[in-house]
Order: sequence, then structure tokens, then C-alpha cells
Amino acid sequence: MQAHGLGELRDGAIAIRGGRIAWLGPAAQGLAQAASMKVPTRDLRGAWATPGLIDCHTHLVFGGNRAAEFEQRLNGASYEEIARAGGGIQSTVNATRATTDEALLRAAVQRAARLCAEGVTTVEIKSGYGLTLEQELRLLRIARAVGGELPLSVQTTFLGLHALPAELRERRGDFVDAVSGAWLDAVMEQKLADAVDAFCESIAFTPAETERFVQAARARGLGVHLHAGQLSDLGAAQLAARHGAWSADHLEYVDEAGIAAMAAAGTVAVMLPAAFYTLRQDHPPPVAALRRAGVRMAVATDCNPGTAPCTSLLLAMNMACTLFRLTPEETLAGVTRNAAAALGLADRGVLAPGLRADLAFWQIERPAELSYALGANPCIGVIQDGRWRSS
Ligand code: DI6
Ligand code: FE
Repeated sequence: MQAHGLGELRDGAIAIRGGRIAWLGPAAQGLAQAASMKVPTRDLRGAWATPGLIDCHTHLVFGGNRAAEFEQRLNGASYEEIARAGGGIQSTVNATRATTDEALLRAAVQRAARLCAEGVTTVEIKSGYGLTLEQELRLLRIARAVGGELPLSVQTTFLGLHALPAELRERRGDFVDAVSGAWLDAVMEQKLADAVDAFCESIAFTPAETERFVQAARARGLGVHLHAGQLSDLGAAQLAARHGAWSADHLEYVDEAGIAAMAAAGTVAVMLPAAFYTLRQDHPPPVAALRRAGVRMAVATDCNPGTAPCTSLLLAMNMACTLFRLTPEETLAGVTRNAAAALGLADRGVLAPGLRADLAFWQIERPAELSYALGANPCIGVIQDGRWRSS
């Protein structure tokens, strides 16, 4: 039955073997087969099953928080003003450097656990709050360790160009050279990242600087994400597409040429409505144009202390509908199938035989409920890597 564009199986059963989906089909047939093979079954009493959710853009590992800047903004300061005055990302860098490995891991696990409770089984975690080689490697190591503490598979991203460290303000070129050379080599040697990312923005790095780093990463076989068009259009979407990026993220500001380039390259557009909401932006991404061009759209939390203190992917789905006008179906594809594509992963995000047995189960009547409610959590459990966990 195809009542939803996503595909829907009523009264269905799913068989799992060795951490993979072995079979999907009618429940009666599945139960008969299970009985004849004497394998255990679990009755989910009419719950909906979806692929385990995928949060494909987070900055989960950081020290401190930025509630004070939240207050400053409410008293009239802008995000850019705070950043230029040495606050913003740099203040989190200072707090992160001053936090022990154990405390950083504990805080990141706490955030990730909230995602897990909402059916998330894969999360992408970026570095970017270290800004020295040692600190960036430390954050990537801690990000990897989060996956050992929870039923969660973690993809790590080396966000090498996030902010220019305050101590190198006069040496931009040297910093970009180092990050694109020795730092990338160390990340590769220690196998700490699956991809790279850069903040291509007027308050961060230029397209030329971003391109130098991205080229170096591609030459080493890493995947690419870009923070593109969050505050202004510097042509980062085209840059991402030109280098075969898995995703271009934010995209409040992107023109037709950028959209066409992404469509041609298959680069996924990652919508981050919690950041848009927090910054009270008034220029949403051109969702209708992205849809028309056939660009796949994903939805993620962007969990970070500055612009998206958000550990609810369901809330991000709601915001994607209400603020950006995605349909509930698009948001569900955006946290499953298209989020997997945004991470370069072909083994998950869809319920199909042979794929990873990562599933989420929901006490809902129809899938639209997942993005309809604010603050509800209808997840009753997940299967991650073939193992059941109730929430
Ligand atoms: N874009 C964002 O929204 C975050 N990083 C980025 O590149 C903001 C990070 C922060 O303000 O701490
Ligand atoms: Fe981000």
C-alpha cells in the first residue's frame, strides 16, 4: 500500500538477523515463518515503525553554554555583533578548552541521550570548538566515544574552519594552510573523521579559504559538508556542489544557480530551523525552489550552544514544517532517507532487506503526528544494530 509517498505497510512484520533487516512483509506470513523457525517475536501492538532517525548535523561536544549571550540578544545585541566582540564561537572555544575530557563526554552523552529517547539511532557530531590541532583531535575522539556509551552510531566531522582562533587573528593564511595540511593529515592518520565541514560566511571563512580546505579534504578521501548561506550568499552552495559535497547546510541564502548546481551534483540540502528560530531570522530557505529542482532535503537539530541549543529532532521537524513549509512527509524523509544521503551512508535510512536493523517505534495514528506536536515524544522504543531498547 502506498498511501504515503514514503511507502507504507499495514499489519506488517519485520525480521531481523545479524543486525540487518532480513525480511519485511505481511504479519501473518512473518509470524508463521517465525513459529516454524522457533525464533522469538515481539508484538508492537499496532505501533508505527520507521527507520531509526538520523540527526545529520550537530555540534554536540562543547563546554559551558551561552545563556548569557541569549540574554544579550534579548537586550538588543545581534549574533554578529557578539561574535565580532569576541563572544560567540570563541567564548565556547574558551569554555571547551577549560573542560576535562570526562566532563565533555558526560555532557555530550547527556545531549545525545535526549536524541536517542526520540528514536535517533545515528548522529553526526562535528568538532570545531577546539581550534588547535590537539584540541580538535580531542573533540573528535570524544565524539567517537559518545557512540560507545549509547545505542547510537556516530559519524564524526572535522569542522576545521569554524572560527579563526583569537590568537591567530593576524595570520589567517597560516591558519588555513595548517588546517588544510598538517591538521588534516593528523585527523586522517588517527582515523578520527568521516568528513569535513567549514563555516563559509562573512563572519567566518571566505569561499577561497573554504575551497582550499575542501580540496585538501577531498584529495584525502573525506566527505564534505558545508555551512552555506546561513547569514549571506557567498556562493557556498555552488562551491559545495562543485566539490561533490554530501551536503550544504542552512541555505537561507542561496540563489537559483546554487540550487541548480546542488541538484546536478546530488548534494543534499540540510534544513536547520532551530538555528533560524533562535536567531529570529526572517528569510527562510527557498524550499519551493529546492523542491522544484529536485534537491533532496534533510532536517537536523544543529545542536550547538550558540544558535541552536536544541536536543530534540522532533521539534526540529515541527519547525521545518511550520517555519519552512516542508510537508510532514518531507520532514520524515529528511530525518531518515535524505539524512542518510547527507552523511554518505547507503546502509540505512530506509526499511529494506539488507540494510541496518535501526528502527524506531511510535505510538501514533499517522506519521504526520511526528512533526505535528510540540514537546511530545511518542517513541516507545528502538532497535539499534538489531537490538531492542525500550524508552
Ligand atoms: N553555524 C552555526 O549555526 C553554528 N556554527 C556554525 O558554523 C554556530 C556556532 C556557535 O555560535 O557556537
Ligand atoms: Fe552548525
